[in-house]
Amino acid sequence: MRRPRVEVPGTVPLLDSPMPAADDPVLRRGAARVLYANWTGTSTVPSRGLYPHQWSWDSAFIAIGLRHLSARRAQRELETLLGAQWADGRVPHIVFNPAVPLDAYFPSPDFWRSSRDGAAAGAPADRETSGIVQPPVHALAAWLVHLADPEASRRRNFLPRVYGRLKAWHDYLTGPRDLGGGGLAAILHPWEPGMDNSPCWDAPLRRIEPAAAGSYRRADLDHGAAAERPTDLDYGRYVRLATDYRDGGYADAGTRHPFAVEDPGVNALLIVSEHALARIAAETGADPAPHEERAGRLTAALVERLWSPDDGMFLCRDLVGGELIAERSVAGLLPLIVPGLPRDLVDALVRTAAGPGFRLGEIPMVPSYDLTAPVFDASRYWRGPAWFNTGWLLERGLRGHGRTGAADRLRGSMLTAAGACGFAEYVDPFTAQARGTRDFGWTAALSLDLLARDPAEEDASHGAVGSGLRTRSPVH
Ligand code: 9WN
Repeated sequence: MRRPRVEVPGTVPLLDSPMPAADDPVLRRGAARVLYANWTGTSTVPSRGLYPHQWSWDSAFIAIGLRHLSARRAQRELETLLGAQWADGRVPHIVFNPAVPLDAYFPSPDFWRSSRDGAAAGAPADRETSGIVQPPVHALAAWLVHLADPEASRRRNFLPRVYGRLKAWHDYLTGPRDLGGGGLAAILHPWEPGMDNSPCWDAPLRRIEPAAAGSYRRADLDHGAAAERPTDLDYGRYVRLATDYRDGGYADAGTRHPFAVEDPGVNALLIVSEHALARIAAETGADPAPHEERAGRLTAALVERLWSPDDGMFLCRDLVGGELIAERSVAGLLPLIVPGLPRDLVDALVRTAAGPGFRLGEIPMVPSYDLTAPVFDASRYWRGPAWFNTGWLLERGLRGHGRTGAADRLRGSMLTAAGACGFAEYVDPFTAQARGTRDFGWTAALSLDLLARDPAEEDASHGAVGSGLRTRSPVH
């Protein structure tokens, strides 16, 4: 794929600043303060203002950091989310807090109407949730939470209590959500991969008739700058897709889905979580083999269906048109976290990450989208800025595949950026200047996790799922 080059700024000094020490107490206390402030009693909000409910993949990343403060609280975070699972296995992308006013976030519970319109699909009757999903980071999170304090985890029967729910979740993604029939999970809405406004969705979204502008009210612009958020046209299309899915009873099979995409990020996370599920199964006395086998099948399908040799990375596949989507987003690098990815693909991914499109090791943070593409935007949602969760995944992937130097450098620049930006939701990848909301849950949580992992002691031979973690004493 050839594109005109756009001018991008050069390297900034942030990369050269000293790496925070593994036990940097100021950064640790700052991150802990955010997690304590965002805790509601049963789970953690991504942000008090912009996102005042529980989000699915946020909670998984948050639990990964929370385990360094309180393994018990991290278990609770995941249990609260899984408690809102639907009977068909889906884990909803938002679990609503009934104490929060309806107009605090849109789409609100009265839009999704899960307990009524999702009843046929098995939505819980006693709480309100959205009806779509987010990437399955949860089994990985559950395993890492267990590792933080295996004795306490065993005492509380943590893994036996979540194993069945996690298995049902993966069965849902690999069953009803295998809409392409090729062995991968498909997404039905741009909110599902967690990268809402990625240019990957531009072409598939063009087919969608936006909902009328006056038919809903965006709440996000009460908190976020319009230049850093999706446009009204995009929002209209998000609302149309969600409305139609709801009005179809949130049915997956037997329905024509105008937006259906196989995303490499979602599927890479499913594979890593499936490997984690194998470890969870073994720990609980269940058979790990079916999980390892499924992880193997998913890995083969990922390579077969989404690898683009010309791009040296993975791309999304549009299931309506059938073709690969010619947009290079950070989601296409995330399969680096998959253990057992063929060696030549790992080499190619690392080359692409370090190349002009993403400049790993050259600029402070890995951008969410190809720096050389004409529509790259350093500030707008998922169209260029850098997020800490994708950075954390890449750091783990690099380390898991033995690229220790690159992982150490990324870890250092992420920690420096996190402290400097006030744990922002996302940052300009060149300057690491804060964008979006501040005191953001997973930025704080994953910073804690990076701090707690001592790179010199990490045992890369455990692979990308990793069990060679050293947990430091809790922050008080
Ligand atoms: C819609 C909560 C979520 C993240 C997503 C991020 C953003 C919501 C929004 O915030 O999405 O789900 O309103 O924009 O894109 O990744 O989970 O932090």
